[in-house]
Amino acid sequence: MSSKLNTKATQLGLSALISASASQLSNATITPSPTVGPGGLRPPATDGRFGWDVDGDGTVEFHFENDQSSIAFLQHSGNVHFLHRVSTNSATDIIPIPDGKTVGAAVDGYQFTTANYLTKSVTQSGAMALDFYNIGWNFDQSGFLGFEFQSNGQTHYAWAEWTIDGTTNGANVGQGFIINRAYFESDPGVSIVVGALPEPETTATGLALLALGTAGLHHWRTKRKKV
Ligand SMILES: [Ca+2]
Repeated sequence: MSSKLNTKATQLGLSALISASASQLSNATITPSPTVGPGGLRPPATDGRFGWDVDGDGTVEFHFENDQSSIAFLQHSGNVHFLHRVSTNSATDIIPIPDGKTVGAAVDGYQFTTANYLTKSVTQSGAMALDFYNIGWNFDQSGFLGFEFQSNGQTHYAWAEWTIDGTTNGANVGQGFIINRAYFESDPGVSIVVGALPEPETTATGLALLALGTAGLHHWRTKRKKV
């Protein structure tokens, strides 16, 4: 291959790599909630409340309450709203959202709960409490929540997987649910798909290839100077 053709091929290769990396990075705004560790998040083991700051910006979005080692409450603060079906649920119901469902500003057949502050009893005395009874949830089973919250005055969309339980996995009765994992879209106003995860490996591979491409070009230039 002549050096002119070689240069063109290198430029095309780099261009393709840069383009591929850019498109992969555009999907990398699905962000794990930094406050949900490998063990998940529950109400406290004894009577009291725990605050969950979904995006780690210093403002708590939810409180999980263990009320007298009997009732587990889920409470959200201002400007958090849950996605729910338009016609089949009351305006404050928090329902299970199907895997693959989009959580965003306009989702056919769905809308967001309108109350700015909600306190819901999730479990009571080791069984499903009234607020979550008969709206699609089952005791000792996992499901998805879809919600929006505010950060720096802007709306972010999010999903969480939780399990409604009571005394499983060493928990006390008043700790009756656990957030297993949660992800939010760090770009305000951009919808998120329930169950969708970031692609760190793909992005890392793209960047590694890009780095390799740059190194390869440098190597080619160095070699060419010596000729
Ligand atoms: Ca927050």
